[in-house]
Amino acid sequence: MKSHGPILLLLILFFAVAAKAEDGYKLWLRYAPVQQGPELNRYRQLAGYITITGEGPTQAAIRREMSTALPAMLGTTPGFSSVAGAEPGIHFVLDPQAGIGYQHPWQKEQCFSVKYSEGANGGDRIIVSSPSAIGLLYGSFYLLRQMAMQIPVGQWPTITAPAIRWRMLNHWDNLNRYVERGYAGISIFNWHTLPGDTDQRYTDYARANASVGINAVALTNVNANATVLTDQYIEKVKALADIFRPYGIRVFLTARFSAPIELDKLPTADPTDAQVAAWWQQKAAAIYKAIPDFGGFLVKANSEGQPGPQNYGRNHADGANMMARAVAPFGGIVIWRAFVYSNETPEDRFKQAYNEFVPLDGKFDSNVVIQVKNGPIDFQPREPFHPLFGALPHTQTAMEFQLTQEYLGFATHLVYLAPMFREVLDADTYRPQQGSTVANVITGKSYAYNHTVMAGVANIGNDINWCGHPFAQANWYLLGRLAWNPAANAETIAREWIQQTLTQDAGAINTISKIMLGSHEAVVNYMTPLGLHHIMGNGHHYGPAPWFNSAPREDWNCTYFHRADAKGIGFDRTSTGSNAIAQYATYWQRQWESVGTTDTRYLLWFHHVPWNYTLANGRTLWDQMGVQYQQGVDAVAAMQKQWESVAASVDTQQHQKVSRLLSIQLSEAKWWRDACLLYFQPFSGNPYPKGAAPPLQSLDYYKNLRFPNAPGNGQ
Ligand code: GCW
Repeated sequence: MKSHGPILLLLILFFAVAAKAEDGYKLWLRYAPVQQGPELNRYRQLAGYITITGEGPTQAAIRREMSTALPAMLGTTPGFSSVAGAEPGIHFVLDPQAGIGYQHPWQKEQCFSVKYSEGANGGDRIIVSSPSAIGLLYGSFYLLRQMAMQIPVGQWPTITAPAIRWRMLNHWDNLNRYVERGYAGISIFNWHTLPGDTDQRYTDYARANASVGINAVALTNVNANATVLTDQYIEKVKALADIFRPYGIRVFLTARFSAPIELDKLPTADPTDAQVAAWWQQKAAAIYKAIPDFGGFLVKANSEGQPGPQNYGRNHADGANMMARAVAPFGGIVIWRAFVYSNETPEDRFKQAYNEFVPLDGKFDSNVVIQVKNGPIDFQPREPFHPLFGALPHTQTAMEFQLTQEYLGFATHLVYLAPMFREVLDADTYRPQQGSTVANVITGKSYAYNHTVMAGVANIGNDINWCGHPFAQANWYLLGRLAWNPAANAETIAREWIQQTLTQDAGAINTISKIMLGSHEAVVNYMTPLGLHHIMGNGHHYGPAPWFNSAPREDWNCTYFHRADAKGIGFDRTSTGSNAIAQYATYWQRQWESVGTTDTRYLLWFHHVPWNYTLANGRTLWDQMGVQYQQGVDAVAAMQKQWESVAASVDTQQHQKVSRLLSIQLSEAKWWRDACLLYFQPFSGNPYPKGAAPPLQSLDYYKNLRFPNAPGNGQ
């Protein structure tokens, strides 16, 4: 008689794993058991037998992933072979023809196709094919995602390729492991123990990235330390690059412009100096010798005190091209940031990047990309799209989003960033004509760019769950999915993430997706409604401080940005003010020139509006402000209730963590509401707005709060 012992044991193990308290370490790759459903048996049959053609580290990674995932999800332990035949099951096949139809060679390399054929008596087959092993790896994660979401096999799309070439994380991690604007512990990159300790966490990081198609990572802070370019550190970088390579991830480093002086005592870092150029060429050669697929350099120059070509009377193109020529022979690129504003220029900070880069359009080498933040100031809760998008037809222009929530409640507030990213990607630049959205610009559709990039400033640290807030993981997930397909829907991505990470219960998925989709508007309302911006605490950017006006520079003061006075509030950027709107296409200039035609979401970005100005809804500006601050607070209270309602469907440990954080978020939302309304009220000349609940503390109380150890703002 056949013994049922092993099966029983497997089942017990299966459910034991399912019931274990979760700490979030596994991210969306937790591979929870797929619940009983019509597809389960089909998945099980398919998972029984897997062939992976070709031998290599990426194939090994696919095998490892399938061996981990399938038993956990389906209770099926797959058998493996490396020769594809006529057997049923899942076949990963290298096929040079698979990418036919794609425009760019890089797309062909990273695409994969999925073909399903139904066979008699459990003879179903799935063939995943791609010209490259990396394409197959993407295909394997894709299959696992479909199974986790219980999508019927027949409905799986047939072929897909990324729309953006470099789907990238930018870590602002210092070599001493301090993470600038990091709220989830210290850096995951332990430079001290590298290259010797190739911790499993590096592999898990690579798996997570590859699973959402992220294929590039800049390991170090843009406020750069030249030490990472020394031989000692190149060995450490190499160790990471070796771990990441099988997962299709290429490593970039931030390059400090003054490195030739700092590391080798050159008298200058002038980009037109032959010795300086030779230094960078040698440095590039040394890096490529250790890391043949090194991606290139990410550079912050002449911004916030970082050295750059302007120190020598040269411009950004001189600097970027000099470095680009050093990496060009090896196929590398230089990503040069457009986040620049001068220490001296009294010009509206909003305008400075455009002013510096537009005259240089067409002057950059073909392996230079200009990386532009989504908005013109600095990752505020809501910004209009950056005027540089669409304004550089001859210069590859990339998107820089910020995943780490520097201005969005750190890792304490639940804020799903997809609606905000969508708002920017869908914005029509009207350049060169109507329909040229920001997404079209950065995918190279508006202008033919070869190197396209979407970067996210990482929100990752060594916290057990990587991101601090369990929901902050969704923003990491989002970056990959959106960079793969910048047309992807915010809700679809949320649902995917929820179903893989938190629960498979349909009702709970609906509720959690509602929480996520409303969370960005909530934070905008309780922090900076109606186009207010940069009114956070100085330096650390924690909490409200609209009163702050003692910074050494005018444009580091909150009062510079909101300009509240007896007449009104907001920054006049029309022709009567700084005229920043002139940097946009005529369509937007017309919209934003007058208060009446400006979308209220951006109102105070562009206008100094009288307190008693009547808005289209009949309320005065001041009353509307009260209403929106309150709406923000109410939205968090509603999120709390919704979250409580899904307690039974989510792991208890995870659920309680989120509940605790939501309580803090609610009290901080009230703090924002009270501090801002109390501060603005005397300027408004009006009574406290009726729409808002009475403040919990006095203005002095809020003004006297101090946060000397707020995270992310040290060294
Ligand atoms: O948002 C600001 C941050 C700085 C950051 C800078 C930048 C890395 O406050 O911490 O520096 O932007 O993007 O360069």
